[in-house]
Amino acid sequence: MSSTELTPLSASQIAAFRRYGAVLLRGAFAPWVDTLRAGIDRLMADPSPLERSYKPEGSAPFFQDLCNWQRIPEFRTFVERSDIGLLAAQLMGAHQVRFFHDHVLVKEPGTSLVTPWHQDLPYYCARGPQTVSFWIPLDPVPAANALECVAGSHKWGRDHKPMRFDGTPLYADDDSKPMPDIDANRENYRILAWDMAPGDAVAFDFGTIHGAAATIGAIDRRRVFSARLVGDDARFADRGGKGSPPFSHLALQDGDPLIGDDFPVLHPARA
Ligand SMILES: O=C(O)CCC(=O)C(=O)O
Repeated sequence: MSSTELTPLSASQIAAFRRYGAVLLRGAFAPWVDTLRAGIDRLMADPSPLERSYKPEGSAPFFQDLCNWQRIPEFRTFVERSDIGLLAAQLMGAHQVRFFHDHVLVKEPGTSLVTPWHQDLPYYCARGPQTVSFWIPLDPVPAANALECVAGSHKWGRDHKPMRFDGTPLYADDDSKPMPDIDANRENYRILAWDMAPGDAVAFDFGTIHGAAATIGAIDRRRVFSARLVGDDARFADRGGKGSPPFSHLALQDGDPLIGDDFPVLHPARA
């Protein structure tokens, strides 16, 4: 099974990704929706030790779990057999693409949790000139509840202070700038969001500022499979033990090439 209807990507899709740091790829993974839904069912029945769900009182849970592609067969099949590596190579202009990690985010109906504005890069234990995440909803999501991205923010050239989603700083001695108050000044930003169908994807750079609304009263369940990939010259970033994902078993030092069994090469595809 493949997502060949989108490959090759058009020049305008690639240009939009590079210019705005985010692009909608309609139908990119439509053939994989049932597989990924089955994987999420399996995962939620048996979460990993990295599960970090939020269950605020009076609100439905926001389930999150990380790094399960080697354990959940449906996710492994998707990583190894979909065209995600090829799509990533085209978007980034990369000679080689490696998988970085998977992240499942399920907002149950009635969830009142907002995903706050953030960039992924300052949280990640990886950095590099070529990065892309694919945010893949497995339920219909109107633009008001979908991923929102601040166009061009990946080119602002700065990391904003990473916060935990409960509002506390992730790194105590971090002197990076706080995230601007985007919600209070939405008219000053070009905010990209789209009505999305199951299997559509937003591809976005690790440096792009993004967030998502609460789902309260708005939609039913919002299941998302998010896949993160890196291109040429990706390096391990030591974030003082707080990097995400918390890969405690890696022997990599800060600045080492991001290689190893956890980060398989997806492009060029093996013969
Ligand atoms: O799905 C969400 O609420 C946020 C997703 C996100 O931040 C990500 O995929 O990096």
